[in-house]
Amino acid sequence: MGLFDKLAGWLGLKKEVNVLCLGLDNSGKTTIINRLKPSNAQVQDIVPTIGFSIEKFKTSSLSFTVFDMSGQGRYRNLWEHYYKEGQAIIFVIDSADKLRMVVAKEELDTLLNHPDIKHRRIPILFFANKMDMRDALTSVKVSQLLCLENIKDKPWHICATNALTGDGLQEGVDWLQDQIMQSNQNNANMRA
Ligand code: G3D
Repeated sequence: MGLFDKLAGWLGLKKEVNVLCLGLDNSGKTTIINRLKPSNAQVQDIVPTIGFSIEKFKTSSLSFTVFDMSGQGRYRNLWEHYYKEGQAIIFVIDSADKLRMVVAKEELDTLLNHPDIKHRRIPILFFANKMDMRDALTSVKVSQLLCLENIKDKPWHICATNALTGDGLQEGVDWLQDQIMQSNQNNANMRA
């Protein structure tokens, strides 16, 4: 059973939860997702265009959409379309790629200012990935460079991860689970 399936089990959800997994290319999204998803998850929708793909797969109650935010400026309007559906975001950063940290920040800022994200209390889980690399920045440093403390209107959390071993992923998934459960509870209270 993948971590992702466990998350679905813990949540005990009947309703589908859509999770967006975003970040620059090469940050480790695919590696992370492969650790999270159950081995039998079906790839449902791959949109292969030159240098661009979206992967979307489902378990019984969770749906996952993964795409690169870098290098595909002209395809942006294609993947932005998925923002509306997202109820949680996983944003992956290559902590050893200091040169592109500024690009990651630009993409994060663009995401946070998007009309379909800006005014929503959508939880964002940051994976400061590739912590095993010798020159990786700490998660505190990554957090500073991305100015995460400026995010006031959305719950967020950053975890140091090594997607090759899976270190740190569980902590992040636990946090996301709490956030989604809390938000479901709040919605139920509002309906009552
Ligand atoms: P992406 O889906 O965001 O584009 P990938 O990124 O998951 O394809 O990962 C890009 C490369 O980084 C892969 O190496 C992958 O094995 C490696 N990688 C992912 N996570 C980690 C990590 O935590 N530590 C280290 N050291 N490497 C990691 P290749 O060689 O296949 O391109």
